[in-house]
This record gives sequence, C-alpha cells and structure tokens, in this order.
Amino acid sequence: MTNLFFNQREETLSREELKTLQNERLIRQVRRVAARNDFFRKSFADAGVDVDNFAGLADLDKLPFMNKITFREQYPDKMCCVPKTEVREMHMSSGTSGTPVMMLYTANDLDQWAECVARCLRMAGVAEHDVFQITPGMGLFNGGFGCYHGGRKANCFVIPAGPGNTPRQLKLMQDLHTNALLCVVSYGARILEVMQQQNIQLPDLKVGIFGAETFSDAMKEHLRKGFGIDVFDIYGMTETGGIGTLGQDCCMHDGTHVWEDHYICEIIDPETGKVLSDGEEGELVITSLTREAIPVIRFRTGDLTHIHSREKCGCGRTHLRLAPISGRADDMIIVKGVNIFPSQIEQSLLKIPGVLPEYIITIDDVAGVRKVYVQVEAQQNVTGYIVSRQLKEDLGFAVDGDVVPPGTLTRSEGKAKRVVYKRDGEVVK
Ligand code: DLL
Repeated sequence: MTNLFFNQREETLSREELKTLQNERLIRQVRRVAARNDFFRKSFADAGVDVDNFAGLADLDKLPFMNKITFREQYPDKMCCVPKTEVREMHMSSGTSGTPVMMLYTANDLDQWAECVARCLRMAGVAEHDVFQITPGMGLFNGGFGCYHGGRKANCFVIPAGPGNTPRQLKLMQDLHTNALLCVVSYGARILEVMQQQNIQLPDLKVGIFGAETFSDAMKEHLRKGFGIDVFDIYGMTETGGIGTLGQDCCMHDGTHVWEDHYICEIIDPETGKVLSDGEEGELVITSLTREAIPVIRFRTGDLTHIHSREKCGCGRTHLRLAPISGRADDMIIVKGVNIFPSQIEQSLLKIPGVLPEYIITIDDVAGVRKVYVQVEAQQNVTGYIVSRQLKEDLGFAVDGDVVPPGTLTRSEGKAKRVVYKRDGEVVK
C-alpha cells in the first residue's frame, strides 16, 4: 500500500478551506460564462438567475441543469467561453445518438486535466519515473491523451500503447518493465486473459488503473487476483474534461475522491431534480469551477451513485468520496417491476467458480413480455442451470442462462457493449 501525493496542499485542504474556495470559484465561473457566452447567459436568464447578485454555493440550486442533450444541441462550440485563438485541443465522445459531445481545451484546461490525472496516478502509488502503459486510444477518445498529459506531468515514463494487439501489449510490459497499466475495464480483463493463456509473468507490474465502464466489486477482485496487483477505479467523462477529472479511489479503496477544488458534486433525484442528502442514491450532477473553454454548470451526468463520505479519509485526503458508479440511469433494466443494472448481473455471474468475465445480456420483449437471456463464457463444470439458478437467487426473477466455451464471445478493446435489446427477436438498439 503506497500513498503518495501529487499536490498535498490542495488534496488535504480542510473542509472549510474547500468550501471557501468552491464559493469564490463558483461566483467567478458563473459571472464569467454569463459574460462571455450567449448560451449560458440565456439559460441563466430563462431560469431567473440574477448573475450580478449570485451568492455562490447558497444559490447553487437556483442554477438550471444541463445534460448530454445540451452538449449535442450546442455542438460543436456554441458553449465555448474563450476566443478560438485560445483553444489548443479537442476530444469527443461519439455517444449513442450519433451526435458527438465535443470538449475543447485551453492551455490552462490541459494543465488542469493533467493535474487531475497526475493526482490520480500518485494516489494509486505511481511514483516519478515509474513506467506507465496507456491502453485507451490516443485519438478523439479522452482516455488516451488524458493519461498522456497526466503521465508526463507526474514525471512517469509513458508508453502510449493504445488499444489492441494484446500480445504486443504484454511484450511491451515485459520488455519495458511496466509498473502501472491503465485500461478500459473490459480491456483489462482481456489483457489478463492473454497473460494467463500465455503464462506470462509481470513481476514489475504493481498497479492497475481501470475505468470508463461500471466496475463491479467482483470484476475488481478478478483483476486484482489475476494480475496480483492493487486495482484502482478512475472516473471522469468528456463533459467534465475527461478521464481522472472526477477522481479515483485511493489506497484505502473506500470511495472515489472527487477533486473538489475543481468540481462541485450534487446528487439529485433523477425524477424530480431535488437535491438529495449524503448517502441517498441518485444522479450525479457536476459543476466545473476552473475549466475555461467549456465549463459545465449543474451537468446531469446520468451516472447513479451516492456521496459515501465527506470525512477525512485514512489516506489523508479531505475531498469527498463517492460510492462506485452503480450504473447509468439510461442503462437501468426493468424486468417484472424490478430495477436492475448490468453490473448486478456481472456481480452475480462472477460469484460462480469457473465463470469468465465475458457475457452478453439480451433483453427481448416478446409479445409485450420482457425476457432476459444471459450468455456467459465458462469452464466445462458450469452449466446453464447453475447460471440461471444463481441469477434467480440474486436478482429475484427468472433469467435464461446459457454457457458458451471460453473464447467464444467477441472481445472488446474499448468500452464493451454488453446489453442487446430486442423486440420479438429483432435487435432494436
Ligand atoms: O469514459 C473517460 C474515462 C476513460 C474514464 C478511461 C476512465 C477511464 P466518456 O467516454 O465521456 O469518458 O464516458 C463517460 O463513462 O459518464 C460513466 O457512465 C462511464 N464511466 C467512466 N468512468 C467510470 C468508472 C470516459 N470508473 C462515462 N466507473 C461516464 C463507472 C464510468 N463508469
């Protein structure tokens, strides 16, 4: 267990200091975006916000929400709050509707991003000069470049491997003595699988940092045991500036520390928009305090979680901790009145000895009746009956389980698509 800091002073500010800083920065940000951008000015005016007399944290709940649709409507740069000459980089997520979400960065935004990622690296025990292998794509997806900027800032030796070619990935890890590996969760599972098949030893690997997908405890355990390393859960999204901007868990593994000097977290009831108390599960809403080009003000992330603690952590950090993301509001599957998330199915499957973390969930509405079918890879000792029984026990309704041999399902190098929706047997989304 190694607990390092990248910016000890900021990471350990007292709650009072954090609150004062957030208040000042929030007032400045609200005034700045209203002065510089028509979209923000109009949306504040429509909500009746008096920007000149905006009181900061006390008035936070008066500000209107924004969401992914806002980004799509304002594509590509209608929310930009700086002159074009100040924009240095862009990233974008393709999303599901086909209209991309675009994020622009000034030089200061890139530096802020790098700082957030560098804090995450140190928090995971990645020291200066450690060898840091980056497997998310080095392109429009924020995952690759965010690690690159952060790894440079943290003075690591960076390997910008990008995704795919798993045997070469493992060879690089052996030849260059990789100490820390960062992957989209499902690609981490793929690297582990090939490592085990080829009986490769990685004695220098000490840390694995994974994210971009819901990350069940069972999957964390699978990667921790399989690689024999400490496993961390890194969080962030295109709209807040990318990977690591919303923090990560520390060596105590007791929640995700969100960098509160840069972001305000609220949890709301996704139905009513009401702000919930700590501990209550709801949708995470984020306000970015220091981003210049495209800040978010009360951005509804769609991610479901709760505030786990605002107490000082055993690692010394004071920034609040979120529970791991349980799912996205739009990923929730309702079957016979029961709400479940794909991560619960994963958690249940991985309890069965011999099951591999490769599965497809099919939701088929047959003549108006919803049926759930799970296909999972497993060793010979596991049968469809065993899978169905475990799922029934954990989820409370009947699920058709089907076991296929290891290596049957297509492996993912980026975010895995694990749920298929059908209507009367035809794929719908
Ligand atoms: O996925 C950023 C990222 C890259 C994070 C690599 C971690 C590692 P987007 O493509 O914009 O950005 O997707 C953001 O992914 O709203 C969550 O639903 C999900 N997500 C990201 N990290 C986690 C995590 C990147 N640690 C969306 N746990 C978010 C659960 C996550 N879900």
